Amino acid sequence: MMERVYIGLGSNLAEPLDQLRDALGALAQLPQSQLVNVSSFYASDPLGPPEQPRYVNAVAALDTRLMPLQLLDALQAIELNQGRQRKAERWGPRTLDLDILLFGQRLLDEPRLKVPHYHMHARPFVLYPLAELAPDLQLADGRRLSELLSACPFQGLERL
Ligand code: ROI
Repeated sequence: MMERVYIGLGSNLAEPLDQLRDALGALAQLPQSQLVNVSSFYASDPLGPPEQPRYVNAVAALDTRLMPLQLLDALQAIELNQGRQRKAERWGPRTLDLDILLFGQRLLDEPRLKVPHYHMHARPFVLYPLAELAPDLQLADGRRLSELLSACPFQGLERL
């Protein structure tokens, strides 16, 4: 069974636009998967510690037969391959962040993976690109994307 997954991409180091383009190339190569659609790219100020560069974010839609933790492993391998270093600082800068936002209609609460992504409802740089791909989306927990959007101002996002 193919499941539709939405993946959040983010970068604020080492040429963020190139990082996102390279990551999309890697997503397109994932086994048992098909990259279906990609949102526009958006720039925004960092959420969290302010002394770091602006971020570039996007959302991708992927159809996959991989299981959730298999996909997570594959995404973390792409992050590492693009030079991601795990630092002690919480919410610090990163070359590439790939977050599983939604995985079909699954609700996952595992140590490594919580779906829907825990912070997505409050992050304009996730919700607005996601809405480009799936404006009528309803999350597995019943929330509607349209409702999340009306509680999350576009403010601060710059569509590139
Ligand atoms: N801030 C923005 N604008 N975009 C991100 O992708 C992002 N990712 C993060 C933190 C550090 C929370 N801030 C961010 O992980």
